[in-house]
Amino acid sequence: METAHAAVTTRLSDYQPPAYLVDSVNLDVDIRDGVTTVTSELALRRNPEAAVSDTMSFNGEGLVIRSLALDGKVLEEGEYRYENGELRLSGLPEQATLISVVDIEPEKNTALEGLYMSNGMYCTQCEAQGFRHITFFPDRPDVLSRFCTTVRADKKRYPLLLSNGNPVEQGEEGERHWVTWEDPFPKPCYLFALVAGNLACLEDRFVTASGREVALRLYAEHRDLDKLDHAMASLKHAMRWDEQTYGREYDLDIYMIVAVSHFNMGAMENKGLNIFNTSCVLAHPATTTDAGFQRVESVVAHEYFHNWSGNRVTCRDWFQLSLKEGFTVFRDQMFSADMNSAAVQRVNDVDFLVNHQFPEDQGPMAHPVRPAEYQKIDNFYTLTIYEKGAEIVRMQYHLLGAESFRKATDLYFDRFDGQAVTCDDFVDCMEEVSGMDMGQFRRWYSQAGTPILSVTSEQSGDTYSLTFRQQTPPTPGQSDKQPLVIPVRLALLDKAGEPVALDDTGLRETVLILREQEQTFQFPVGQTVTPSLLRGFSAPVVLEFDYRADQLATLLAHDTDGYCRWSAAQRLYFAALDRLVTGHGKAEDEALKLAPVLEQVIERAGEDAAQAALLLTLPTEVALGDRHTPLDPSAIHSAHQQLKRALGRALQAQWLSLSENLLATELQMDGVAMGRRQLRNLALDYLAAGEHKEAARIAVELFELPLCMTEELGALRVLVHHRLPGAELALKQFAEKWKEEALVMDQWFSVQASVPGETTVESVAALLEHPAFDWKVPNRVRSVLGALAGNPSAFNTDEGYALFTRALATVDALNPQIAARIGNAAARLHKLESGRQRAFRTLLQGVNDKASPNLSEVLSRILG
Ligand code: 0A1
Ligand code: ZN
Repeated sequence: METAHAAVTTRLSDYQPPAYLVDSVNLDVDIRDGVTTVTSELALRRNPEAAVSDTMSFNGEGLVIRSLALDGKVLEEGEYRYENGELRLSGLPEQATLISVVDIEPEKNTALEGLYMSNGMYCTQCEAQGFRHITFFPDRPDVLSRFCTTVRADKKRYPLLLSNGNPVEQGEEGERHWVTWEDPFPKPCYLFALVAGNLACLEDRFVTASGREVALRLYAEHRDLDKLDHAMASLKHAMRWDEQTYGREYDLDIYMIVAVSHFNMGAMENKGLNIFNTSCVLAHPATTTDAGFQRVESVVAHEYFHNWSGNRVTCRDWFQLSLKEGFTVFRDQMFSADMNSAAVQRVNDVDFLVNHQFPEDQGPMAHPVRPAEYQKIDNFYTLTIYEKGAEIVRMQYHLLGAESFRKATDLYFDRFDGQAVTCDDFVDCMEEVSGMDMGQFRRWYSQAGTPILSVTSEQSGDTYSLTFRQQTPPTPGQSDKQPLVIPVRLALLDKAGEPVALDDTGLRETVLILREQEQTFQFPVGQTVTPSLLRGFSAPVVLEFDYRADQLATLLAHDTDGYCRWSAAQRLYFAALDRLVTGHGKAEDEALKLAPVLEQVIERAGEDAAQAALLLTLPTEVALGDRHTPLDPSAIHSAHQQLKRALGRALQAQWLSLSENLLATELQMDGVAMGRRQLRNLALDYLAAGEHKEAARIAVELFELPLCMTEELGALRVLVHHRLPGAELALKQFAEKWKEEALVMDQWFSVQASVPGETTVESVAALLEHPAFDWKVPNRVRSVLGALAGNPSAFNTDEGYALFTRALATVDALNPQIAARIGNAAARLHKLESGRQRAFRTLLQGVNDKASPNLSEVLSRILG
């Protein structure tokens, strides 16, 4: 069937350098109610690196042309062509100046790309291709220009006028005023930003390693001024860390962050003027959970690190997106590991990868970390580009070792400063510094899919051998897969859980570098051992090994590697849950088998409460569902509920004591306190799942006198998810108390939309009608539809599908980028049992017939 828009595919193999470069841009943005007029003066120069041509095309979307002039001569209508988002000029000389004057309407911009309004302020989002909604420009990352920007607006309503770089001039004209900003660093237009508003500012300063002083300014709405301290502290930590770890200093006199409540993503690294989703910058213990605090720290750092990995050295084209994103995620993960518990950080990162990126890599949207083609680049800001990309950088870090890796990144930053480069350029630096041949390793960038690594063991006399077989299942458009370089860090544990010697030097841990489809390694080990494989999650693969239950118990109890302990726990849970799903087990028996192992974890919880919480958390229903085809979400839901209830009962005394004894009397925001709160919320959840009579009382008490949002929300979640007495009242009180705090209300919506069970569809329908629900605010839309999508027993019902697809069409009409992201929730279509699949498919097809190009790319791939 035909979709509403003809799909246009862009291919990496078609890359051509631009015919002309833009050395400098002079922008004048005149903001007036209803219409903003943008005047731009581009200094064009023929690109010596491109085939000689006198024709150049500029991108422009929805621009109303007032005038165009080339070298001072006004262009008449026949002298240019502006159609399908492209302005083409021919007969251009070696150098020329193009002046365009266009009108745009930011007030009507609900797609939130280009210039738009959010809560009364004007702001921009230009990555990936938003700048073309502001003015004519070669909107591609390999055109780097010096920007000088003048912003004009009403003085009273928009006292603050910001853009990239340093303010160099300002003035007033009656009721209006203007400020001119100059950015000395050439940059691609996706890093351009502008803000006009009335905002409060938290100011601080940072002295760089070489002694330069930088003004740090964090802006938010006046009512949120008290929620900026954590972001400021995080920013300063990140700046110091990048100096110490990568030798990278900040390069401008001012670093600004602006918080906006309408934003499609988390945050944006615009040069010197980051724009942040409020959810990633505002934090206060009363309104923000501990997880929220950690997210702010990591996102602030991520955007700051982009100043080098992304801005000073940028991407040649959007196929290279992971060059900046994979590397920057790796940098922010390592930063967070240094700021907090490294072991907990690693498990959280792996948990996220395995539960979100692996499914993407195994579904209809699978694509390589460096894709070969796309329709809408917005759809490729994916977990594969970000998280798998980070794993690929991490493998290079471990292959080279910290010292050589640092030399390689020094080389990378020095050699390519001010340039737009490729993933291959990055790996070249690794190769040059280390002298290693990275040829085969590069396949990680071009080959999609998650490799499956099957391991078998054999004991023969005094020799223990491990055989590794790797295989990557086919992905859409890529059926043939080649063997990858897979580093496997391992140890062999004896009965007491101690690592044994792997050779005659006494080595107790090693890294095997797999390159072939099948390889066997032998170790001079005579005793019975448990292999501790893929330590630290040394490669992003699915590891298959037929562990016995007692071996998993050994790993969980004794392994010193946090990832291997967690993975052992996951394997134990999955085995029990699988038996319940297939009707081969009884929940009470499974709980009894698990109890002694979990008891040990609980006994040791004092060592690291956060780690204990991770080990005691069951896999999600979504993760369990992914192991069973065809997918029957009701059977999955029931197995999950049964095991949780049985564990709640089997360890009742422990959950009760954790719920009561971990109570703090005064608020602390350090990692230890956060870990204790996480464990306590989990214990309370189990207590309620086991229907303990004290659960409701404890939850209500906590809800009524919380020390912070983590406690308040944790209690609310337990009350609501277990439908305990007091839940309705708590929801009402919570909404009344927090109605003015958008980010807290997002949580209120999300808690309700994530209650497991079919009846939740009705609550979601009501939530979409709630006066505080707003289709134009991505955070609010995500809090309901995102939560529903992660709630399989509610989502996978006739009513769920109908509601979801209707909502999808509504969002698409306003904001195609957000619709496409939410549309990904349908990616498990092909795994559903046939009845459900047929019903859902028909509804999705109906939406796809009228979908935007963004949503259509996603739905067409899912529909197959
Ligand atoms: N570069 C940003 C992510 C980002 C991408 C696209 C956006 O708008 C469509 C906004 C932000 C980052 O990695 O943080
Ligand atoms: Zn990024």
